Amino acid sequence: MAIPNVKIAEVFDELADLLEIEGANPFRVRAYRNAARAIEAFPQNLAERARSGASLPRIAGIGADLEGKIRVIAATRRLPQLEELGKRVPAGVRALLKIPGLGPKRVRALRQSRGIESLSALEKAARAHEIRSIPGFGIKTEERILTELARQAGHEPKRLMLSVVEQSAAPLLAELEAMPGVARAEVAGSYRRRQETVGDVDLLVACGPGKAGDIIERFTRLEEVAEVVTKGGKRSTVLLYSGLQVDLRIVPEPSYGAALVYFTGSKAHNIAIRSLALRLGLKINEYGVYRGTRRIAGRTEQEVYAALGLPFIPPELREDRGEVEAALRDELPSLVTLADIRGDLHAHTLATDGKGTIGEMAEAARELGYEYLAITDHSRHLTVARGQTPDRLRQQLKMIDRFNARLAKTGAGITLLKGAEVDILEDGRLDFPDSLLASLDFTVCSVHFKFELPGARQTERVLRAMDNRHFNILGHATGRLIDRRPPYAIDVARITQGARERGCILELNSQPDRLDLNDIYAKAAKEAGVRLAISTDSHSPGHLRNMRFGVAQARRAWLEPRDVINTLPLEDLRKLLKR
Ligand code: DGT
Ligand code: CA
Ligand code: CA
Ligand code: ZN
Repeated sequence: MAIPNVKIAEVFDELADLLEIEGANPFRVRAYRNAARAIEAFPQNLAERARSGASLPRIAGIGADLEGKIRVIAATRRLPQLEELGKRVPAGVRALLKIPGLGPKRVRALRQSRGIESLSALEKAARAHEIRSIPGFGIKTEERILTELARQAGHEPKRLMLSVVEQSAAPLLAELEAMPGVARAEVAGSYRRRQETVGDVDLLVACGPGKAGDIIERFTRLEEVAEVVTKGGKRSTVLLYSGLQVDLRIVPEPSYGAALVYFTGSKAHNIAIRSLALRLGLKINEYGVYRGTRRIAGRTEQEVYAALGLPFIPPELREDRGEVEAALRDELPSLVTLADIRGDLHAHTLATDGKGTIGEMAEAARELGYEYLAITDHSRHLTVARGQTPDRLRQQLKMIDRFNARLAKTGAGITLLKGAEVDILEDGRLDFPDSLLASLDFTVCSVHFKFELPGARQTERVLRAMDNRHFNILGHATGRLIDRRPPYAIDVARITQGARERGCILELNSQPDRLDLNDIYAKAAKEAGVRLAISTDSHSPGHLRNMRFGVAQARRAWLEPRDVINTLPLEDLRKLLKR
């Protein structure tokens, strides 16, 4: 088979690309591109004519030099000149050209201004927002690059952190709710279950008859939509510029509850309730609950669960971790809510690595309606965070006393607690002398270095630290950072047991990339009889609002208000923190 004209054209296009990346004479580059267009459009197969020895037809713009090249390609399917060029331009640079939207000009700019010569370097720069400022690029291009990279990363779609997904999903939901014809709308899936990371966003909409088409149309034309993957009468899948995939499904109002149960999942929970339905002689699917052909429920989730003889099961519990059995026994936990939280027990200020003053932090906590906020700046060992010496801490404590006096006078209704985030040293000692620790209301004690210790030693280190009766709360017990750092080797079950024996508290750190302890460990801690503190570890006043992420994980861990010490009124909390 002779090589088709389009393939010959591709060789010339590639030649032009590589020359352009190298900064060759623009006239030469244009000559190759023009030739490619002319060859592509030529009605007869050029390679066949060349191989038959016949002279090539005269094609505008193709002189003797190019004709010679066509003959070589026709005979060998290769072009030595291109192979030479290919050796000079690194493979990583050629891979950049495969990203839609990146032509040779842009690849050249990426290379020259930022030294980007591979897909991984491109991704790094895009994530660091270094692309948008290159002349000829912008924010949209940068986002598009990330979307494309995520897609090319293959069939293992990247999971995004819940807090990151929230920034796209919440406005999207608001836009859907405002569309004409939309009766109900909700984000379902792992997002609604508040899983720490989310694969894709599942939007569910209920509307009246005949409205679905218009809603799909408006949805696919939303500004944040980068690409429409599928579009049907009742559903659509799109990719956002942020790289997030979104599935939209539209159902009639009488099926909304059943669809919400189905698309909230989890899959394991769905399977568990389906087998319960079968045992009851019922059938359940995304349209409703049926006895025979008669539909007996479907409009609301409550109705669906009630048809199965169950109370409403909160989405955070729907993981088939015993919730169906507990619901059958009517023993579902009364999950902790954000409204139950009376204060925050982990916050930093300008004294160490925080961005707010004590006053600003106190004001932000007061706005949230808190009764108390603990100031817990770092101890001296953590020099990178300007950890405080004993003297600096003593000064800070005096300042807190003055603040509390003033807060009491103004009737602000909030008290600052005197704390510190004390480093756990390698041998398990705490980073401040006991005499100083004794002057605090309580401590958060954390591991911030020597992450690489073997599991037995890391575990022993923390247990030794807990032996100190000034140890109250273990901060971010595993040290993991979602997507960035694995947990250190530590036996969480032994630490949990150790905390129970010594009356220590475990933290559920609410920083969106920590969520440490995670839901599984936190549930095990509750079952072991250990109480938790849901804390934000705030480094600025705005961070105090991260409490909702911690509470969501606490709910996934089946925690009730009584399992969480910062649901206690201040005086009860003070008593509890006396070991
Ligand atoms: P993700 O997106 O990976 O973070 O996790 P989900 O839970 O959002 O999963 P997704 O988006 O694949 O599907 C949304 C929900 O739809 C899922 O939680 C349960 C339901 N679902 C999907 N596929 C199946 C299935 O094969 N069987 C059953 N019973 N339910 C399914
Ligand atoms: Ca999903
Ligand atoms: Ca999905
Ligand atoms: Zn901290």
